[in-house]
Amino acid sequence: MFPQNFLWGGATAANQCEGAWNVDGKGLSVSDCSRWKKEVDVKDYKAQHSITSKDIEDAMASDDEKIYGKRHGIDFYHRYKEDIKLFAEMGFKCLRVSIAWTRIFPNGIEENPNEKGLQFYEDLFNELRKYNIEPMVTLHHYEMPLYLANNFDGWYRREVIDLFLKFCKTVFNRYKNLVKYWLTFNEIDSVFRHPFTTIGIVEDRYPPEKFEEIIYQSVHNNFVASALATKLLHEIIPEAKMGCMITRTLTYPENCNPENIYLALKDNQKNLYYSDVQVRGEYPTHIKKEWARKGIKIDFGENDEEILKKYPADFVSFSYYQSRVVSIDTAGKEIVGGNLTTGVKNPYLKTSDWGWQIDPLGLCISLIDLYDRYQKPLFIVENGLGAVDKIEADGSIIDDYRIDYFRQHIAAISKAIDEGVEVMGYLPWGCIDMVSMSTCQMSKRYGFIYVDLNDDGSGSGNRYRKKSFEWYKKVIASNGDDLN
Ligand code: BGP
Repeated sequence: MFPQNFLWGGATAANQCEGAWNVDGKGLSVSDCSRWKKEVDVKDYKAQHSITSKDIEDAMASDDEKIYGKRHGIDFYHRYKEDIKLFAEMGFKCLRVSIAWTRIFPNGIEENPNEKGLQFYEDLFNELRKYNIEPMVTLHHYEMPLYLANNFDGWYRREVIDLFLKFCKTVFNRYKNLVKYWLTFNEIDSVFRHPFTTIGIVEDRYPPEKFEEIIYQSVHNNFVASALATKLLHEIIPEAKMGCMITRTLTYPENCNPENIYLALKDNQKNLYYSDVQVRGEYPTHIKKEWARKGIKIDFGENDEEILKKYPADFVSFSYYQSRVVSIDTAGKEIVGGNLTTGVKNPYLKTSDWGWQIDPLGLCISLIDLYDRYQKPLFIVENGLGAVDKIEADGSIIDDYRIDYFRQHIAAISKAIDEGVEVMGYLPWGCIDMVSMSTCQMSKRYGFIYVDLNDDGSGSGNRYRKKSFEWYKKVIASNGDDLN
């Protein structure tokens, strides 16, 4: 049974849906440099994601929107009213969006904010409020100003904390009557998987032996920034709530061999250290031991420990797409992946066309486990199935596979709630089709709403309701009771 005030809705991010990358004073962000590498297998996430200094130079010199897919997005910047109307028709109670830092401070360092950017989000939030849809805002969703990546070593330099807080203060003040739910860093744990889009770090700019230390230092700066942003939020909007956000990459051992169980335990521990710091307000001892073992030295500011302790997150949010399996012996075994978390094939699970292992019960397990660990309200702010959809001759889109996916995942949430877990809401990822984060494809679709665009951005851009649209509408109307 879902609670009466459960926040049903969907999730988006500015860099994947807004388009309008160079409109109304917006600066370049790290995601404006991402491109679909057609020469590389879409399942090879590492190669799709890797970026060199030369790639960045090329991107900066180019106006191309076809290969840099996030630049065209789905033109949400100009069509958001039409899209919000459709979300309202489905009965959304909440929509997750992000504010592109580069619309407010194009290079991250300007003295004054860009009024056109501020106005855009004000209009957007007002439009949501018109339909009683609660906005949830991510402050940092793979959208760091490229200028900071190039001139400040991304999040490695501590000055970036103040620049980020200036951005936070500006938007908290401007939207204090409009936005109650905030998140600081999207999938903060992706720092090691794709450091450039996450924290503006380009691997070839540093000595390889220092690289791990640089990442740990940058993410430490994220933690401090997140705690200080939480402090600021509570001062400016006392009733507002700040969440931390991780990718829950639930890891199973291949079998009951204690060696595999240990491997899975270490993997889960590593995934959860990010929320440990942000919820418990201190580093777990295993991370400090790891630093000592590897000779990693992290610069703590004088008050950092106190800051982390005093301003923890109010709730824990996470994305959940798949589980993975680890083994001490991978030789000759099928390896499957998804967003840079590969593992051996789980024989009990089906895999999506992009190799992600579909595991609804894993969502229930994650909820129970996170609640046991933190005793804080949980919010599922991403979940969904990336698939190729087909338009039938009569214009319909019969996405039964997606309905099936959601039916099982929503049942899994319901099970966790029945076991006592406090869940605030459920926001399926890409509730309207948009450009994929990892591969920049348009053809990897997650939405209840189909957007008529091709991978190169060509197409009418028209929006169509998929079969899952009517289904999700019924789910919301019945508060999760009717999943048929
Ligand atoms: C998460 C990101 C999102 C998103 C989603 C699906 O990691 O927070 O931005 O896009 O994954 O991934 P993809 O678009 O690569 O299929």
